[in-house]
Amino acid sequence: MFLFSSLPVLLCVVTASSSETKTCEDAQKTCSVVACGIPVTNGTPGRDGRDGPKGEKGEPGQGLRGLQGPPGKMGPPGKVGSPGPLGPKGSKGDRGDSSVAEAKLANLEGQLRSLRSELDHIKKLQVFSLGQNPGKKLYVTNGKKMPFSQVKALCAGFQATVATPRNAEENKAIQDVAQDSAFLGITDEVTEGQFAYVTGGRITYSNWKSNEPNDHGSGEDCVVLLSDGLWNDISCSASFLAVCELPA
Ligand code: MMA
Ligand code: CA
Ligand code: CA
Repeated sequence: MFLFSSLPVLLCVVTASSSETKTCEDAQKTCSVVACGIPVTNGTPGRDGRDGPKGEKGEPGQGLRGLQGPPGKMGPPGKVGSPGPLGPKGSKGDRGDSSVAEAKLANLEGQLRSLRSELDHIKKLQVFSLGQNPGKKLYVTNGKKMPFSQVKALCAGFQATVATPRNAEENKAIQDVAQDSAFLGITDEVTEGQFAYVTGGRITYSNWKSNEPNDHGSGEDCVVLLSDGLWNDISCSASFLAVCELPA
């Protein structure tokens, strides 16, 4: 502020001291303030001014480049890419499992037909040789005598049960097969005096000999079909003929 307002004063002083033909009076007409008088020599220069504003960034230097710095930190993982193109067609596979299975199935079906036919033939032979009637149970014996527990096990060994007459007809059929005293599938082992089928349930048919059952001696809990077709209670540990029955 101070410098600016004092500038016209300095100019006028210079003008007045110049060699041009201008009087002090002329200078007084143009300058607001004029120091008129005899020109004097300049004083010693003033102190340096303050630093100017920062200059613009310079062009890159021409010197040698510095050494390359160490690699930066790893960046975050990128997004999952789109699926790749279809792969090449594979080679031809071997014969499928289904055709192998079909061949095996056809073979098994053939064997099954053959077995059914053979079984049918054997059944017809059995019915004929044993005199079995259609829709009637089949009674079979091996002709051997044994305790009751063994008879049960023997019959169970071929999905059969101990011969058990449910009526007079069946009683006669067993009598005909046995031809001797044979165990029946009936006992009073569970409750003395109450005879029941070993397969379960109280008996609904009986053919006791007179004065039987008498649970003689130390006790009799099994039943035998005598050769005349009548029944007698007897010790289960005694040995009698084994007769089994197969369902109709
Ligand atoms: C035998 C035995 C019994 C039966 C009587 C009949 C002596 O015992 O078979 O079970 O009741 O005979 O007299
Ligand atoms: Ca008894
Ligand atoms: Ca008896």
